[in-house]
Amino acid sequence: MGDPKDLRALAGFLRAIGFETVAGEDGRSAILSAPLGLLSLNSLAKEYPEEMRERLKDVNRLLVIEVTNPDAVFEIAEKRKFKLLADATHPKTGERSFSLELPGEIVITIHGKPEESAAAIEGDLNAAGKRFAIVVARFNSFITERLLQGALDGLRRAGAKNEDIAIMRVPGSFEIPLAARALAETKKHDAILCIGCLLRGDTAHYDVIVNEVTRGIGQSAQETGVPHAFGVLTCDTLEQAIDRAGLKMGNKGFEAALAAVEMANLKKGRRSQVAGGSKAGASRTKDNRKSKKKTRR
Ligand code: DLZ
Repeated sequence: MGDPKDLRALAGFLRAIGFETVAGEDGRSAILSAPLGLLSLNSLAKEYPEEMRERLKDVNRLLVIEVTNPDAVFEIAEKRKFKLLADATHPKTGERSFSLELPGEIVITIHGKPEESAAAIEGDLNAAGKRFAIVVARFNSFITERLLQGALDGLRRAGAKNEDIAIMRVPGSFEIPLAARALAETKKHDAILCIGCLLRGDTAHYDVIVNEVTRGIGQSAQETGVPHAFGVLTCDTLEQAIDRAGLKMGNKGFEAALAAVEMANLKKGRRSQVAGGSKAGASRTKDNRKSKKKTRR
């Protein structure tokens, strides 16, 4: 590579896909370690004789990297807007190979077979038939109303119906935990979304409130067993909040909605897994039910 800028672009991409810098990055060279292996990138020093530069120029323009997550690497490359030269997936093995052109005419080929994900209980993002409640703080409504719109958008896109979404407004973030808990205790909702915006002002108010709100929401979730999504922004400035309410950094209300849907489904998945699992698991569920009845009485 002749241009240090090209080397930085390549090293930046490699770091984004999981390499770590071991040394260099001075514009002339970069040594990166992979989870397995080591990669050394070098730019050709101007002091090298012209003939040597000419002979070496193509050596590190063609890189082939073996990865375990080609699809994730592809997404990163797309975000960086690198030119895709070829992309093919083997029909039988599922191995994917794609080649990208990076600045400096560097061609990098990524090759690998997507790892089979380890078995895990996960909630899906289907909100059909699920019921949600959203608690929104009116304080900083310029921001919280945008977060609310993001949350509604997220729930509807996941398949929730308007009639299955209840909205409760409270004066400020400090009031969110109490309202969320009251809603959770009705057991009418599969998940609660908490939306607020705390801005650090000149007083100690922010520091006092922020922990209380976070703790209160977490406590309500743990004690009621109803998932609560945390959509309360905690920002130093209004600009930061605006960025997180739909501009540069996405919409945290939308993200909270997806978390709520996933957690609502995770609860269902966990239940069915325990019920359909081993005999020991099944009897444990029964015992739990019995003991719950006892405590209710
Ligand atoms: C009073 C107050 C202040 C100063 N700042 C905020 C804030 O940044 N975000 C927010 O949601 N609420 C704020 N509040 C209102 C409190 O949360 C609460 O509503 C009042 O203290 C009344 O209990």
